[in-house]
Amino acid sequence: MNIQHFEQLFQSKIDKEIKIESKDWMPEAYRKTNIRQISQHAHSEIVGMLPEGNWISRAPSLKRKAILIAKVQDEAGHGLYLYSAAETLGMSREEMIADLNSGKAKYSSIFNYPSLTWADMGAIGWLVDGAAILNQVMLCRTSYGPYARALVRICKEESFHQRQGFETLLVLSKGTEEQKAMCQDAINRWWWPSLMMFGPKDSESTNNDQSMKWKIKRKTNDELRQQFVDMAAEQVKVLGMALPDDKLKWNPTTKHYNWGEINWDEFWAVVKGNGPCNKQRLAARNKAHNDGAWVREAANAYAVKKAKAQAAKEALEAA
Ligand code: FAQ
Repeated sequence: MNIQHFEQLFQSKIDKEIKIESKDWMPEAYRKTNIRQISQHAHSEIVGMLPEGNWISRAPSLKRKAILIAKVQDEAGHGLYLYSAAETLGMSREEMIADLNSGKAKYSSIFNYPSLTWADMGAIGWLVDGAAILNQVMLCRTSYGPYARALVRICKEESFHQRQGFETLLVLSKGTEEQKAMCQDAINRWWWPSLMMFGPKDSESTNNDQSMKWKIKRKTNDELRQQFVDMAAEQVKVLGMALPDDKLKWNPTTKHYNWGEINWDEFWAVVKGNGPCNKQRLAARNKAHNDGAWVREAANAYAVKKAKAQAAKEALEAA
C-alpha cells in the first residue's frame, strides 16, 4: 500500500464519522495540526487562570471568593486534560510547557487583557467563557478521539462558568449607579477582544480549510463568531446593558445581527506578543514554573524511591 492509499483510508474514516485514535495511522500534518491546536488550547486554559486569579484575594464576599477559586481550579484541570490529550500525539508535556514559557507557543489573545474591576470577573465568565463554549461544543465532535472526549467534561464545567459570570453581572446591573457603570464598563472592554477569540476572518485563516476537511473544526471562525454575536445581543438585553457597537442591528433578511468591524491590527499585535499584558503573563508563567522546580524534583525523587522499593520487593518474592 502506498501513502495515497493510507490517506484515502484515513479520509474515508473521517467522512464516516469514525474517530481517529492515537495509534491509528494519520497524515503527519493532521498530527501536527492537532498538537498545535490542542496545546494552544491547553496553554490558554493555564494562562487564562491569571486574569481571574488576580481577583481571588479581592472578591467582595466569601461566597464569591469560593466560586471564583472553584472556577480557576477548573481551568487548571482543563489545561491538564488537554496536555494529556496532546501528549497522545507524541509531544511531551515538558516540551509544550517549554514552548509556552519561551514565548514560542501561542495561547488565546483574550488573556492578554487586564482585569481591572470586579465586574471583569462577570464579563469574563459571560463573554469569554461564552465564546469558549460555542467553540468547544463544536469541538466535542472533533475527529481526534482523545480531544473530543476531553471536551465533553470541559464543556459541562464551562457552562457553569458562563452562568456564574452572567449572574455576577446581573447582580451588578441591579445595583447602585456606580455598580451599573462598572458593569457597562467591563462589557465595553471585553466585548471586542471576545470576538477576536474566534480567530482571524475565514479569508485570512490559514488552517480553516484543511481543518474543516479533517473535521478537526466543524464550523468556521466567522460562523461561530456570528453565532456568538446573535446570542450575546439578546442576552445583554436581560442585563439592561448595551454592547459597544453602534452598527449592531437585527437583520430580518439574514435572521442574524449585523455588526461592526473588529480592529484586526489590534488582534495581530496581541497575537504577536504586543498586547497590554503579554509580557506580564509570560513572566508570571515562568515564575510559577521556576518556583515549582523543587516540587517536580521532590516528586521525581519519590517516584524513583518507590520504583526501587517495588523492584527490591519483587526480587525478594522471586528469590
Ligand atoms: N489568539 O488559521 P487560524 C478559554 C492563531 S479557552 C491567539 O484560523 P485555527 C477557556 C492560530 O493559532 C480559549 N492566536 O487558526 C477559559 C493560527 O496560528 P498558527 C482558547 C490565535 O487554529 C475561559 C493563526 O492565528 N480556545 O477561553 C487566535 O484554525 C475563561 C491563524 O488562525 C481554544 O484554543 C487567538 N484568538 O483556529 C479559560 C479552542 N485565533 O499556529 C480561562 C481551540 C487564531 O497557525 C478563563 N482552538 N490564532 O501560527 C480553536 O478552535 C482554533 O485554534 C481557533 C483558531 C478557532 C482558536
